[in-house]
Amino acid sequence: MTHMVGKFIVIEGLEGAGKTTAINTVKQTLNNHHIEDIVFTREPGGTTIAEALRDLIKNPPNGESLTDKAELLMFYAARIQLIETVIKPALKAGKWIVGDRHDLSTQAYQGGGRQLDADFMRILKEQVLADFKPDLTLYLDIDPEIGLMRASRRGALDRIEQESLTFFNRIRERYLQLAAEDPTIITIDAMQPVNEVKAQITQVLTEWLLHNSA
Ligand code: T5A
Repeated sequence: MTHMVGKFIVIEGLEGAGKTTAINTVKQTLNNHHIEDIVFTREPGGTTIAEALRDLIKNPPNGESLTDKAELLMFYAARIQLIETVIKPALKAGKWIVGDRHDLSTQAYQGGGRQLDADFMRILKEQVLADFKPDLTLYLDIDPEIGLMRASRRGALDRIEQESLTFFNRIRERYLQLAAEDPTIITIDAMQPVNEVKAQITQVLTEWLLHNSA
């Protein structure tokens, strides 16, 4: 089977949802379908400038407090840099992209979590991204208490991970709401044992490939 047209697949979810495992499963499934030319991205990040922005966002220097709007604009600066210099050229060259987070994170974290003004967010998104969006998003749904427990086993929590449970519950609620409204977002139950999560991702992606790869 030959796949000439690249697609953009994104993995989303709260901290500790298991995005790393999911990305490996997506890679394996794509390889099983003879899709080998894959570019992996993460957001914020994926270019030198975007990685520098990631460091600034996660751990602001000298403990300076980052305003919610500055944070939002930094995510978009990193995203558009990645889209224009990495994602679009790769798609044009027929490669597949597997992204660790994309704009749905902004809608959930800055829109739901930080409760930034909906009109401001909508206009910003339209101006920066226009109609660019992933072909498929797999949203790994997890109770934030479980996700944060998993994430904390890895080491010290960063600035965002130290937010309250209420903040993460708002993010989860927004993720679920947006997933329900958009057929290109598929929700995966990330609270299952890891092998079941992998099996569900493999099944969902295999079905999607049957209908969407050209
Ligand atoms: N952000 C990002 C915004 O606010 N707005 C935005 O627009 C964007 C793009 C990015 C931060 O920035 C925020 C969100 C984030 O706070 P990040 O490092 O990309 O930071 O994202 P994190 O969510 O912090 O990454 P994590 O590494 O915490 O999450 P993962 O990748 O989902 O977690 P993972 O795969 O490492 O798994 C965590 C642990 O759980 C285990 C794994 O083995 C691992 O130890 N695990 C399971 N355990 C039991 N059962 C399962 N099913 C398991 N699956 C995994």
